[in-house]
Amino acid sequence: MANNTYDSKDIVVLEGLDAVRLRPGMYIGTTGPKGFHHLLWEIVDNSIDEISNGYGDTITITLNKDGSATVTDNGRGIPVDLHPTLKKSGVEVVFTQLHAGGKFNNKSYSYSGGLHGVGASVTNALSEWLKVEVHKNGRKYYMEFSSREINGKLKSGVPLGELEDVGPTKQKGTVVTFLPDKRMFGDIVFNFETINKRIKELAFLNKGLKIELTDLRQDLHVAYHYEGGIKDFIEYIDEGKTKLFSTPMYFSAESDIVKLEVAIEYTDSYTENTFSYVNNIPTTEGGTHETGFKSAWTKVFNDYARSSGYLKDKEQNFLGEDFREGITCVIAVKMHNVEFEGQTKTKLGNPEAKTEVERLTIQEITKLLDNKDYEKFATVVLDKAKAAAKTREAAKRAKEISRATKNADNFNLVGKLAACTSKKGEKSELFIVEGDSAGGSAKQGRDRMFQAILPLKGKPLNAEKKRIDQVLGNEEIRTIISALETGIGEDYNGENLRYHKVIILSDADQDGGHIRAILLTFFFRYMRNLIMDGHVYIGLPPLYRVFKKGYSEYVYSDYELPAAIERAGKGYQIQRYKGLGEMNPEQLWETTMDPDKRTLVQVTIDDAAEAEKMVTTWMGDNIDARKAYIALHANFNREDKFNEEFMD
Ligand code: TTJ
Repeated sequence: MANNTYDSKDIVVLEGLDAVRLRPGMYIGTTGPKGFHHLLWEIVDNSIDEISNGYGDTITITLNKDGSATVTDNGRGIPVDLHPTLKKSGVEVVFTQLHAGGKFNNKSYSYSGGLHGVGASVTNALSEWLKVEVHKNGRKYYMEFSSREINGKLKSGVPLGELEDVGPTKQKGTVVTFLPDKRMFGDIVFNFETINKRIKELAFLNKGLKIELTDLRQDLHVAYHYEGGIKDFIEYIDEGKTKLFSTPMYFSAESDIVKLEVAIEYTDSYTENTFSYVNNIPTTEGGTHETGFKSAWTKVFNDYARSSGYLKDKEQNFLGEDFREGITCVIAVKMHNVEFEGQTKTKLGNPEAKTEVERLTIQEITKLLDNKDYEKFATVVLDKAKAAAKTREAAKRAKEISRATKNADNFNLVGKLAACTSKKGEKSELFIVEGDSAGGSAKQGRDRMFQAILPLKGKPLNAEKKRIDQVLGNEEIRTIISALETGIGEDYNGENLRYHKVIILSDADQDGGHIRAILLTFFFRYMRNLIMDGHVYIGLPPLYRVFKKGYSEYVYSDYELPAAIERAGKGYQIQRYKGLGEMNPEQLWETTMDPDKRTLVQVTIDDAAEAEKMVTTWMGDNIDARKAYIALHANFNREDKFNEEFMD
C-alpha cells in the first residue's frame, strides 16, 4: 500500500469468501504446498462423504496440464434446487457460503450425511476459477466461479452466472475443476506422490471405494480399491513380516456416538505399531480413541487369561504393553464434533471417544473370542504377552543402565565422544561419524564451540531384529543414547536434548548406506520424536574433487560431475573420495561440516504407516521383500532423494 494512513473508508467488514484470502492460515493452515493440496482434499472430502453414505463408489482425480485439478464422483450430485431461505441453488451455497467457524483443523466432519459442502467454498475462494458440473435426474447442470477484480477490488469466488441446465445426461454425480490461484500460492503445483500416498490411504480407510488418479502432465495413472479396507491396510503394512496368526483380527461396531473399525495382527517383531484415524484423518499423536481401545484390549485378554487358567492365581496380570508387543493395528473412528489437541493437533481429545471405543471393543472382542476359530488367536496373544512380560523384566534392568548413563560415571560410555564447548542444545550439533579415521578428521576439523563428534567404530546393531534389552546392551547404541541425554522409548523427553542437530555422516557407499539405515531404524523405533521434531539430518560428503593449478571444486553427485569438468577446463584432474576418511580435517570441514557450505538433508516422517513399512522392509528379515522393495525404489540410496524415498 502506498500510504499508511487509515480512515473510516478503509475499515471494512470482511464478508464471505474474501475473508479466506486475507487469512488463509485460518482455513488451510499455510499457503505452502500443504495448504495448496488442502484445496484438493476439501473437494475430495465431499465425494468421500457421499460414497461413505452409500451413494456411488468411484472418485477420480485428474491433474490437468494447465495446473488445474478435476475431481469427479458418481454420487447423487450436489443439490440443484433453490435453498429456501438463501434463495440460491444448492451448488451456489456449497461454493460460496463459508462454513461457520472455518478454523483450520477444527471442523465437524460429516460422516453420515447432512453437512455437505463443508469447506468446498474455501477451495473456491482460493482458486483463480472453479467449474462445477452436476449430473442429476437425467439433466446436466453447470456453474462457474472466478476470483477477479470488481470495481478495483479483488473479489474471491464470484459466480459468473447462475446454475444453468445445459441439457440431458446419462451420467450421475459431480464434476469439479479448479485452478489454485497463483496470487495466493505462487509457483506451487500439484505433487503426484503427495496425492498418490493420500488416496491410497483413503482407499484403505474406506473399503470398497474406488479412487483413481491421472496426471496428464506426465502421463501417470494409479487406481486403488480395497474390498478388505483396513484389514488390507494391515496386510500391506505387514507385507514381508512373519505373522503369528493367519489373518488380521477385524471388527466394526457403531453406536450413536462413534463408528469404530479395528484391524489387528501380531508379528514376530518386538515393537508396537498402532495407526489411528478419526474421520479419515491420521491421529499421529493418538488420543482418547486409542486409549479406549488399548484399555479394552488389555482388560479382555487379562480376563481371558484368568478365566482360561493361563494365568495362575498368584501370577500378576500382564501389562498393556505386553499385549502390544509385535502388533500392527489400525483403529479408525468416525464421530461428530471432533476436538484435536497436542503439539501438531493430531491427538483426539473427546472424552466420550475413550468410553465408547472401550465399551464397543470389549463387546466385539468378547463376541469373537466365543468363536472357536479365535481360540488359536487368543493363544498367540497370550504367548506373546508372556514372552514380552519376561523380557520386560530384562529390559527394566537394561533401562536402569540407560538411566545410569545420565549420571556422573558415564565416562566409559561417552569416552569416545568429543563434546562441544557450548552447553546450549539449540546451538549444538552432534556428528555421528562412520569410522575412527573420519572421526579423527572430524574432531580436528570441527568448530569445537558447537560441534560434537561421535565416531562409530563398527556397525551398530540392527534395531529391527533385536529386543529392547539387546538394543540397549549394544555399546554403540548406548553411547548415542547417553550423548543425546533424552532417554528412549516412553522415557524420551525432547526437552533434555543435548544436540538439536543430530547429523549422520557416513560414506557414500553400501556400508555407509547400511550404517545410516541402522541408525535411522534405531531412531525410528526408540526416539521417534527426534525425527518427528526435525532433529535428524544426513550430511552429504562430496564424491569428487575436480582440480588443477589454481582451481578446485567439490562435486556431490555423479550427475553434477560433467558440468564441473567443463567448468575446470583443460588439464583438470579428478580425485574420487571413496570414503570420508580420505579427506583431511580442513577438507572435511569445508565440504561437509561448515554450516555455510555444507548440505544437510533433514529426515522427516510425514506418513508414519509408509515409513513403518519402509523400515521393516529395509531392516527386517524377509530378504525377498527387501529385494523387491529396492528394485521398486531404486534411488533409495541417493541422498538428494532421501526425503521422498525413505521417510517423507
Ligand atoms: C447431499 O445430500 C443430498 C444429495 O446430494 C448430496 C451431495 O451433496 N452429494 C455430493 C456432493 N456428492 N458429491 C458432492 C461433491 C462432489 C465434489 C467433487 C465436490 C463437492 C463440493 C461436492
